[in-house]
Amino acid sequence: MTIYALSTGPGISGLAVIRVSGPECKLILKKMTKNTFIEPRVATLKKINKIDTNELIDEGIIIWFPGPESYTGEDMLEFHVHGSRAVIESIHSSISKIKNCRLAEPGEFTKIAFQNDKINLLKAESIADLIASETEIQRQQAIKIMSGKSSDKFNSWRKKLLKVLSNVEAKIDFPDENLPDNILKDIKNSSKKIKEQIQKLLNDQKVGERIREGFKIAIVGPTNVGKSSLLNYLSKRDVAIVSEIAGTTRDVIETHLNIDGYPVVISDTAGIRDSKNEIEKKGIKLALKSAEDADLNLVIIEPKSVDFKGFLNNIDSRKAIFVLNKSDLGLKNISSKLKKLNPITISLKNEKNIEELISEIKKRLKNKFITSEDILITRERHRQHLEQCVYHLKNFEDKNKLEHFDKAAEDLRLATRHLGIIVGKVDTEEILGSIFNDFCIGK
Ligand SMILES: Nc1nc2c(ncn2[C@@H]2O[C@H](COP(=O)(O)OP(=O)(O)OP(=O)(O)O)[C@@H](O)[C@H]2O)c(=O)[nH]1
Ligand SMILES: [Mg+2]
Repeated sequence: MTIYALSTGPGISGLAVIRVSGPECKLILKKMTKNTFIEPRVATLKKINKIDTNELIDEGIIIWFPGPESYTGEDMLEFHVHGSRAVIESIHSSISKIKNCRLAEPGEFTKIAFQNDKINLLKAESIADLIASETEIQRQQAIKIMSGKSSDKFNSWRKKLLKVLSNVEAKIDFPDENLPDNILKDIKNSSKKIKEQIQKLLNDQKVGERIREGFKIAIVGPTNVGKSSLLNYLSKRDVAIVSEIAGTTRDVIETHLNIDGYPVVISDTAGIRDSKNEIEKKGIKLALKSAEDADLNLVIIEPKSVDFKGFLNNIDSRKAIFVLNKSDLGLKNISSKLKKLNPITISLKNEKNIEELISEIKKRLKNKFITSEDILITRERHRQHLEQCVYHLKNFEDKNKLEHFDKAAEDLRLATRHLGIIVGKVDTEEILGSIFNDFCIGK
């Protein structure tokens, strides 16, 4: 099957690039350029014609990438044409008239590249992340993974485990063969080392996932204190309704912000109070859940009496910034308990001291994103497989007797399998290869 799709963004633009991949590329080239020759990988200006009528569609650059030296590994074509809807439509329509040609599905070019071993799964994912990146730190993370640092690490752990496995398998398959005495100790040591390195990586405060998905900030507090006003101020637009009626916000309102290059998902929540209203009660439940899930809570309060009994008493102060809003109303009657929280005092009405709050948020963001690791886990998928790998390595460590070798080998096989799945590689042949290369059994 040959697939084609517009690779640049939709809408009117100076240029548009249509990509084609598959065995019919040659035929498409021939039919749409009146049989002229195009040198591989050289941008060539050509008249591009309709397939059935030979009518000129547009003049543009064509690049011809014969497989396997292409992104997907198949024959590929790129049409660089004027970015008009009519031109794009006409080229698509012409290609569709050729047998076995169809519009590509989302991500299909990259999927074919993976299937043809051009890229591994991690790289495929990081390409998607790079395309989706909105902030500088997201771009840096995606390009780092694209360059292969993480896959190199996962592959090297996997290779080491395969070596351990080959030792264990050799002992099972050839029990009479004398393995060196210290080999059991070596086996345990190297699997333990890898397990510890993976555990260290897992213990990363989820920095990579935060960068990819955004750092979660929840604005929480009693009703009518100015939570929605703060959300609107930070996002520089009227996202949430502000009113003097207590209990205005019911749903969780989320917006995405870019603070100094850090991606942030900030949510405004329903004010917390004792309510009999069913809808408001649901909103308060959602608010408490947001506070729990957030990486940082902005707890807003106002100078008038604050109820410390419920929610405010339970809040985890390590992931909270206390903010005393409405300072314009006077700060005389503040209780000592409130003072103890050391809140940042602001007035959204007079736009006073908000800079101090923002700089405190930035400080927290920077601390959260600091990491000594040169590779990061960016997806839950990777985390789960790494956790599974550690689990099986622990099981392996627990088996110490020779008669348990069969089961121990299975633990190792599962551990390497989970590492392999992360990069999209699962191949039992490699284990056999490793045995014969290292042991020369049957000499
Ligand atoms: N005086 C004064 N009023 C403020 C200030 N900030 C917000 N307000 C007012 O306080 C009222 C409540 O503001 P909101 O932003 O709707 O408060 P909220 O915390 O979202 O309220 P709920 O959604 O009901 O929980 C509005 O009338 C705002 O104009 C401030 O700094 N000073
Ligand atoms: Mg509100």
